Amino acid sequence: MTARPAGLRAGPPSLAELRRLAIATLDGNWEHGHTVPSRTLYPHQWSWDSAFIAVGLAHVRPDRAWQELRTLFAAQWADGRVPHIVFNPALRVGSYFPGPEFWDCVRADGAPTAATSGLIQPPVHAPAAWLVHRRAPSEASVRALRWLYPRLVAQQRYLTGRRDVGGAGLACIVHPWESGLDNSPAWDAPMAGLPADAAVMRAYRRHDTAHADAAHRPTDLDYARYLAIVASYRQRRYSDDGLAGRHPFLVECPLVNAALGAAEHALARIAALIGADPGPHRDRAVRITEALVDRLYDPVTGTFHPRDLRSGRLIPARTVLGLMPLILPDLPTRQVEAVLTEARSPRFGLSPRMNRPLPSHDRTAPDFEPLRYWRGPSWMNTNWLLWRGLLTHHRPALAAGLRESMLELVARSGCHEYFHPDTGAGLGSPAFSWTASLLLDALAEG
Ligand code: 2M8
Repeated sequence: MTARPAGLRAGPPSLAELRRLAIATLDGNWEHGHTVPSRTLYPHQWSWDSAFIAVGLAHVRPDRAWQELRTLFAAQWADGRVPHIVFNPALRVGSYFPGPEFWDCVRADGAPTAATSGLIQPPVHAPAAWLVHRRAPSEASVRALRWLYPRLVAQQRYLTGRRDVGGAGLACIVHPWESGLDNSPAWDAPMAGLPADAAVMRAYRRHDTAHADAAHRPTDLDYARYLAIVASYRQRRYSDDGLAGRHPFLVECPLVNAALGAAEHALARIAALIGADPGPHRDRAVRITEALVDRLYDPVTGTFHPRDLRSGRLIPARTVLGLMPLILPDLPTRQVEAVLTEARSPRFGLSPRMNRPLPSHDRTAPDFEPLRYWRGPSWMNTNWLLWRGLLTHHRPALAAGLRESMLELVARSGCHEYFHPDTGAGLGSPAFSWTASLLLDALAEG
C-alpha cells in the first residue's frame, strides 16, 4: 500500500474528500477547451480519454464536458475517423513521442487542419455523449447533441465501412494503439511476425520513459513494432483501401466492437431526442451484436477474444478485453452468463466483496505482469465499463462490489493512471484525468 495521496488529510478519506480530489485533478488538467490525460506523460488531447473525461465533467462542469467532445470532433477527418490524438500546437516539439512530425498526416487526404494522429480509439463517444446529457439535461445539452449527432454517425460509418476489412460488419483495428490497451498480451501473437529489432529505438527519444518507470511501460521492442506499423499506414497516407493482405496488423477487437454496438444504441436514443429516425441505429445495433457473438465469442473458453484477420484465428489470450461486450444491452443471455463466469473466476476475481482490484489480464496466465501497463495492472476505465455492463444487466451485488473496489483504489493511492493489481499501489502518471472523472461518475451512483 502506498502513502496517502497528495491532497488528502490523514485518516481514511471521506467520499466528499475523494470528490474534491477528483475535481481538483480535472481542473488541473484542463487546457483551453480540452483536458490532457496527464500533464507529464500525455500533454495533448486523446480521443477515448476525452469521452471518459466528459462523463465525469458532466457532474461538475457540464459546459466543459461538451467542450471536450466538441474540440475532439472539430478535428474529425473528412472520412469520419476521429483521430486518437489531437496535438496542441502550443507545445514544443518533443513534448510527446511520436509527435505530429512523425505522423505526418498533413499529406493524407481529408486530414483536418489541426495536427492529429491517423489512428482511431474505441468509439465510446456516443454512449458518453448520451450519459453527459442524462447527467445534466438542458437546452444546451440538446443543442450539443444536435451538433454532435451527424459527426457521431460519420464516425460509425467510417468504422463499419472503410474499416470492415473482415467483411462481416465489424470494425478492424490497424494498430494496437487503436484498442487503447497498447501492450495487452492480446497483441503479442499478431505482433510476433513484425521485425524484432529494439535497437531501432536508438534513433528516437522516447518521452514516456523520462516520466514513468520503464519497467511499468511497453518495452523498446514494443515501440519499435508500434512505429513500424505506423510507418506502413503512413506510407499509404492512412488510406484504408486494400488493407487486407497488406497491412501488418489487422484485428477485430471485442472492446472496439462492443463500443461500436453500444454507440448505435446511444445514437438511437439521441436520434429520438433530436427528431431523427432511431430505427436504422437499432437495426445496426442488432447486426453488430450478432456479428460480435458470431465472430469473437469462443464457446470453448466461454469468453470473447480478438480475431487476427491475417491468420483468420481467434487470439487465445484471456484479457479484460473479453469481458467488455457486457456493455451491450442486447448481449444474449448465454454470453452474459459466460462473461460473468469468466469475470468471477480466479482470472479476474470479480465478486460482491472484492479483495483485489480487477486486473487488465488473466492473473493466472504465465505472462501476467503486475507492474507493466496493460499486462496486469488495474485501470479505472475498464473497471468502469464492466461496472456499467453489470448495471445494464441488473447485477447490483457484483456492480456494488466493483464500485467499492474502484473507490478503494483512489482512496488508497489517489488518481493514478493505473494500479498494482494486488496491493492497489498507484502506477504510471499521478493526477490522471479519466481516473478522476470516472471516480466522479461512480461516486454519483452510490
Ligand atoms: C496510452 O496510449 C498512448 C498512445 O496512444 C501512449 O502510451 O503514449 C493508452 O493507455 C491509451 O489507452 C490512452 O488513451 C493514452 C492516453 O491516456 O495513453
